[in-house]
Amino acid sequence: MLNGGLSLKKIKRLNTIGSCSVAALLALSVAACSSGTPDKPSAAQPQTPAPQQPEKKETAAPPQPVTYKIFRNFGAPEYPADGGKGHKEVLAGLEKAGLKGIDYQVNLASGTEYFTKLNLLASSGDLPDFFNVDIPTLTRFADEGLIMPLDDLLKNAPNVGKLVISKDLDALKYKGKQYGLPVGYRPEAFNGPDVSGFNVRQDWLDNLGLKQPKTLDEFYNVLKAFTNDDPDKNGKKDTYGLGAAKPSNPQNTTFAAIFGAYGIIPNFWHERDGQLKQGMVLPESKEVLALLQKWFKEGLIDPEFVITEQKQLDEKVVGSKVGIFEGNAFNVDPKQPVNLALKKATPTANVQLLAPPSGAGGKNGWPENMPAYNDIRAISAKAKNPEQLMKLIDWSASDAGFPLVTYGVENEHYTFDKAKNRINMTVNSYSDLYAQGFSNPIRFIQVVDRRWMVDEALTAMETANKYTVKNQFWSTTQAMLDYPDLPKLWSEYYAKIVTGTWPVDKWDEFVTKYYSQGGKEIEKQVNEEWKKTKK
Ligand SMILES: [Ca+2]
Repeated sequence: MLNGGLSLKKIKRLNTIGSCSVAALLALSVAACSSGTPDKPSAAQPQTPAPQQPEKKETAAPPQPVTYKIFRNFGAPEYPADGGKGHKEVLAGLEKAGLKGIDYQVNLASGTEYFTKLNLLASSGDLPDFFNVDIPTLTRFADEGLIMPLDDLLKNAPNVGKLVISKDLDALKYKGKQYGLPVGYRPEAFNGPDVSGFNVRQDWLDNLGLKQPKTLDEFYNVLKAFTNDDPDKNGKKDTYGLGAAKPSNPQNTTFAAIFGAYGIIPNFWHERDGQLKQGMVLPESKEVLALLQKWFKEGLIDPEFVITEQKQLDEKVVGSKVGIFEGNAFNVDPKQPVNLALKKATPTANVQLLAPPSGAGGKNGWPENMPAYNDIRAISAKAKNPEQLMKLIDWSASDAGFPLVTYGVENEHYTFDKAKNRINMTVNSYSDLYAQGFSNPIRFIQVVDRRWMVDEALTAMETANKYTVKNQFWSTTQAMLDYPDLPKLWSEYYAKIVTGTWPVDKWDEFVTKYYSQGGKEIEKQVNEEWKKTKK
């Protein structure tokens, strides 16, 4: 967005001053381009006078802000084309923070459509300034020089720095440089990256006089009671103890938290005698397969779990067909869709989150989420005055900017209970915020904040973040790309052994095949890489 009708050649003739880009000078931006915290008023910042280099017959353009084009992988058809009230409020907020000369324009698309559009923009040399990427896109764009390293920019983004975690930052480095901006997390214990866990029908436990299971043995007893003892009291044997949907990522395994009770996760890397090995080849996996097969044969597990899609699992939950199911802490909140639909069908239903059951050795845990698993952003290599853009991002993570961007105007869209540190939304739904140009469409960095959820959902979030099994190696090695079918080999043996088609001893055959079909090379490379990072 070049102002004043200057041609590109003419612009290139203009000098840059300090770290200010040409575009910022053209825009006569008064916010300092040099480093400085965004919360300081601009008056305190030295204003470098822009040297006038009048071109012949060029009339000086009036001061105009740099308008950053932002493209988000997010569906919100309500979001107004002109940015609505949110746009006006954010510009006012920026000005108040001393950040003048910054404007933004947000475009939205979601899922496949988003990436199709992004790739089209990339191939036509018209990438927006700031946009969502996934890791393959990040890698490709970095190789093609389409996005810029953020390392220096982040040094001047103190608010962002406080909220992002190093594991996520590391996952978004490429060839030693930081190309991706991850989500941030507010500091409360319920604002962590892990949200998954077993949900339980607390009302079923209550109906049967049972307590929440803490150990694998107690878990097994609850599964039996939920299957055989008519927990919904309708006089029919029409329920299963345990349900799940097939994982959306083929790397993952259903009922991973049962493996967690043995201290491992099938696709995670665990240290054994100074070497990393994948959980699926460790002997504990065979023990878990035997246990799950036993539960399956006793009819405690929904037999359709291997082919169940998430939507179908939701239907089973809403239809009260499963008592414990793979879900998340969000499901505990009565305003969340699955819980809402369940309560509509069965008003007495009560969904809670279980701490993962612990095994004989006292271990327990749900697999930790992969680093930077959602909402990664990158800045175009051609972005005008990226320092200024980072100031916009950092302001949106500041005490002043964050609530406005995320929840709208205090006492109009939300109230804040400072003593309890809780946000009370006074709009009907997020959709109302989107329609006025606030919240997710304009969250320039996604910062996890769940202070608006009910207390019991927040307790569940704390539980989800407290008990996790860690993966010792998250990177991708060349051999993993060379042998992409290895996860499928595990899925096949897992499904056939658990459902009783194959005996548990077939796991030994799996281990042999694992090593002969790429696992040997993968394990070797993983250990080489891992040892480098340990030095
Ligand atoms: Ca029943």
